[in-house]
Amino acid sequence: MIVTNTDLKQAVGNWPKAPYRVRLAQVGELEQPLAPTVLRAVVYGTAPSYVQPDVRRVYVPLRSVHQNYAGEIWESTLPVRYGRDGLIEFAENGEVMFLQASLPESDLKDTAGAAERLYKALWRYSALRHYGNFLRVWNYLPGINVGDGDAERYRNFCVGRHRALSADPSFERKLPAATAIGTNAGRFVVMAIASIRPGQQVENPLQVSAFRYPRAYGARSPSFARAQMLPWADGTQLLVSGTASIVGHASTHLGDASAQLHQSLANVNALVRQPGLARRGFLPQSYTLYLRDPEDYTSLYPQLMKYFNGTPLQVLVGDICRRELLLEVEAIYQLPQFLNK
Ligand code: 3EB
Repeated sequence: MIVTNTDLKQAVGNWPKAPYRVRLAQVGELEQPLAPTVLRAVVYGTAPSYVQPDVRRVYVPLRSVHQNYAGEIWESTLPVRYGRDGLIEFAENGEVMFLQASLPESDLKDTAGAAERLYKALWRYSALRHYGNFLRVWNYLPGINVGDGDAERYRNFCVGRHRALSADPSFERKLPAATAIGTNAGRFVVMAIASIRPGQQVENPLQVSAFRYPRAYGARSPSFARAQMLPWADGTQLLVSGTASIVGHASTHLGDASAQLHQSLANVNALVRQPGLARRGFLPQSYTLYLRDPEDYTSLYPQLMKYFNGTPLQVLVGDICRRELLLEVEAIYQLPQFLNK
């Protein structure tokens, strides 16, 4: 069954101007001391010892292979407060809270338990601080494809995440957009953006909702939405989840990276241009492409130039959660301000 977006046209209330700006950035900039307005600086790579620790700077151990972008920076338009509280690192500005928590890879002996613990900690902390709505989550799981069948780390991660979130009986209507990517080593990290206002969950007309996947893909379905729509007064934003070459619930174009890229982008387009959203005219602001095999970067290059023409793109090497998938694309779309209402 494909879950439809029956209530997309409903107003989501009066939202303020976007409380942050996001852009792709270069490592050199991200390793400077962060301005007081920064909510989060994501740096792809490992932390060098000369950089001053700052809870707002998160190192993600994925290799960047395209041009100069190797991270992104989320800057606040409101005063920022940041700190640490137990497992949680956070930065907030009264509208949104950026937060993350991590556990050592050794805790993945019980991946479901580790996922449950991180998700419960993140959800509890943000709700306690009145940021009760999750807009976006990134999951970085070392060895995501380790283990076979239901013993695979990704599937166990889904079990633990589901255990944490299903405590709320209506959780399937409030799921965040998400990305889940495998790293080679390091900590199991979950980072999130929570909001005082609920965004609008958006599903994909070409794909079965992940939370409705059949049993064959794991004991518990993946708890995420295909996108979250945020009706900021100065331009509605669409945070699009990691999107792969999945049609219905089946992986397609096995072994063919070029066809998987084409399908993934067709899926993103179908989501963004669907009835109810189509008339709004969303434009892409940036893309992140995850490749399982860095060798595919060279062969895909002409296709990347054609498809992503002009829009900032970063390309990262990381494992995709289903082992037959070679790549995944996430995106941020923005409605030009004059089209907003
Ligand atoms: C998919 O559509 C591909 O489990 O959080 C993409 C984005 C994928 C997020 C997650 C999984 C997740 O099922 C995989």
